[in-house]
Amino acid sequence: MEIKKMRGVRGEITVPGDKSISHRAVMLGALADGVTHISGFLKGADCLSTIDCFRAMGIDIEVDGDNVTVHGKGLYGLEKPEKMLYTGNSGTTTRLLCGILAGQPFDTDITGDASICKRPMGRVTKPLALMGAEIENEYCPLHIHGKKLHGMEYNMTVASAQVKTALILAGLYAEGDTIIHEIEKSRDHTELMLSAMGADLTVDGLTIKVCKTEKLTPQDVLVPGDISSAAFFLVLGAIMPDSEILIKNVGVNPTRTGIIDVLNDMGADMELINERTAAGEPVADIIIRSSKLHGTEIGGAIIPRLIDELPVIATAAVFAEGTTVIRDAQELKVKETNRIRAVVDEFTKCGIDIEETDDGMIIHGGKPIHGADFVTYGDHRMAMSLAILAQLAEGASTLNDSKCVEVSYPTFFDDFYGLENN
Ligand code: SPQ
Repeated sequence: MEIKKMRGVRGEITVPGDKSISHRAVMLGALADGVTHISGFLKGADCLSTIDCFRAMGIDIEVDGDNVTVHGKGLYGLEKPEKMLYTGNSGTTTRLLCGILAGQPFDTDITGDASICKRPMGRVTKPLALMGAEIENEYCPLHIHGKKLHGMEYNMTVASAQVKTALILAGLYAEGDTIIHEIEKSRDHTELMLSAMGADLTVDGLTIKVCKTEKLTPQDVLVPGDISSAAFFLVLGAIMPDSEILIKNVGVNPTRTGIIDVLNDMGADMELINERTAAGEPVADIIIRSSKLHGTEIGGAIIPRLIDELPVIATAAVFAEGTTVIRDAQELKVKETNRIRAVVDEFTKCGIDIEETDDGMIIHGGKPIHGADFVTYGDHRMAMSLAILAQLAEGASTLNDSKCVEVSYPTFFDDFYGLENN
């Protein structure tokens, strides 16, 4: 696909629902006693994989546009699926399911697409084993023998919301307390949703304690727009001259707003307005205008708060004066593709001065770049970041695969090209 070039973009965008919250709303809704109404659900391929998996375990789920109704059957209401569960491209579905299924009174098999089969599952299966879980294999396909679980105290070895959430979910079924110490604070949508549903869960700084729970009370979930999707327009508006974009209804949970901190630090002309709370999650509208960006250093505790935005933050760094250093981001190597290698390889094709490091990259920005024939590696975030990068490149650019955006943002190109263009 040829990437159409825009000039001076203006207008309003409402990005689709948050992927992390959409997954959790279906999963926790399925485990609640009664009906959960979800509005603003992300109908992306990953969240549809979650729906398919729970339907295969006997949960009745109705989808009407972005409204989803989940008929929960309680913590002990899942049925053994007839076939292997298929999680597609979704790491969140695969890892969170491990936490739920480890304590069920039946066995399950899980697999996903070629990318999922290369992503490490040992990070969830090993700590779950300390709770008595029995999961065969460290890569998909996984075979989960349902077992009686017991609590544990665990110091996490990676900063990962998926690992944390898998352990919390297993903790709902475990005898005794499950205490988890995070290395850095990662997204906390599970903790917020479970607390609202009446689970026995407390959070104290980086420590989460969860106890065996008999019943979850359904809550209506209003899914805010995904800041990870808004990120592409935040960067587009900042780097493109003569631009102003209003992005409405964006989730601004502080565990997700690292990109706002970084863009502010780089000198972006950005404003958060209408700050409010919707169903327990902070939400705002964001105005972004053309900005004169400068390089920055990104590392440490902020990394889990912007991990999925790093490819598009790297794009912003290309058009920022000076050097940007990204470190402590080795987790990027185990995403849908190795996102450090993919960014460095694709950016190098455009003549960008970029170096790969063991835990990130160094970008010397503010120099002219040219278009290229880009490869997405089947990674939705790479595809969208490259589409933004191509906007300010001299000459034409193509993407080998634009369909992969369906994973998290099916209408990305419609929204993108729907902006007013000078
Ligand atoms: O679900 P998946 O495939 O892992 O999705 C990604 C993404 O870019 O959309 C990562 F590849 O987001 C993860 C995120 O990186 C979603 C997530 C969550 O919902 O809990 C947490 C992060 O992963 P991790 O490994 O840091 O826990």
